[in-house]
Amino acid sequence: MSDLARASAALREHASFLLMTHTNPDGDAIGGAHGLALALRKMGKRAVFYSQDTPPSYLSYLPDLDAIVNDLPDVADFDALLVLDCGDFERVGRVLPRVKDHSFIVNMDHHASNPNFGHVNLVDEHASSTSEIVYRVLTAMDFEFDAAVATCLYTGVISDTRSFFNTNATPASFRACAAMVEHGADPAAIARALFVEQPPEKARLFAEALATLELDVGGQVAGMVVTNELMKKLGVSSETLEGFVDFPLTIRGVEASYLIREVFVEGRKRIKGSVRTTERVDSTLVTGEFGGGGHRRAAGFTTDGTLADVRAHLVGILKTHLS
Ligand SMILES: [Mn+2]
Repeated sequence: MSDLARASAALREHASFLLMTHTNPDGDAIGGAHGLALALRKMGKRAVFYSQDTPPSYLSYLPDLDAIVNDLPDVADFDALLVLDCGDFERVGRVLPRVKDHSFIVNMDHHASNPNFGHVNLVDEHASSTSEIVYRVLTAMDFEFDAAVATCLYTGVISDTRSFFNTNATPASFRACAAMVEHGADPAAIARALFVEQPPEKARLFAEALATLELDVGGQVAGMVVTNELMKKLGVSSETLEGFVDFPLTIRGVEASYLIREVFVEGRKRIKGSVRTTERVDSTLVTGEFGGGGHRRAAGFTTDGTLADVRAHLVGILKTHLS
C-alpha cells in the first residue's frame, strides 16, 4: 500500500481526529491543518485543530478560524493525531510530552528533514506544501471540495510557493490550485490579503530594517537585522517581519539573503535567523551550522549571541558556501 493510500485509509476508517501544526504557524500550516479539519467535519467526523499560537492576522480571511483551539484537549479522546507541516515532532511546541505517545499518529509534511515520526507518514519533500499533500489525500478520498476547504488549501500552496515564485512550484501545484479555484477559492482576494496589503506599521518597520541592509561577499550576500528595541518602539510582533528576508534576494547578484532579529524565548533573549538562497547554496547546510533546518531555498535557526556576532558568523558561513 502506498503512503497516500495508508493516509487516506487512516482518515476514512477513524472517527475522531486531533490536528496539530508547528508553532508560529504560517499560511501553509494553518491552511493545511484548518482545511483538513473543515473537510473531516464535512465528512461527519469529529476534528479539533489545536495550535499553540493563534493564526497570523494576514490569514484572517480564512473561514471559521474561531474553531481553532489554544487549549489542548484530552488526547486520549481522539482516535488519531494528525501532525501537519512539522519537519520534526518538536515543532508542535510545548505540548509535545502530552501528545508524543499517542497510539496512532499520522505525519503529513513536505520537509526533507522529516524523520518519519508517525505511525503513518505521508512525507514528500517534492510537494510544494503540506496543503498540496492534504489536497492529494482528500482527492484520493473523493472528497467533495467546497469553497471553505478550497480557500484554505489554495492559501497553503500559494504561501509556501510565494505565489509560484519559488522553485518548489510544480505542475502538480498549479493543478491543485486550479482545482481549488474551480471549487471557489478567490485568487485575487487571497493574493491581496497574503502579498499586497500590509498594515502601516509594517511599512515603517521595513523602512527601519532596510536601513540596516549590508551587502557582503562581493555583493552575493545581503541581509538585514532587527533589534527587539525597534519592534517594541513600533509596537509590532514578529509576525510583522513576514516576507522581509525575501527582499535582499531581489538585488541583482545576490545569491543568499538573511534576516536576523532578537527574540525572547521563555524570557531569555535569543537570536533568530532566516535565510533565503538561490540554487547556488543549500540553505539547510547554512542554518544547520546553528542547529536549525528547513528547505533548500528557505531555512531558519535560533541561536545565542549578539546580532553583530551572529551576523558576522552567518556571513562567514555563506562565504564558504559561495567560494
Ligand atoms: Mn509548509
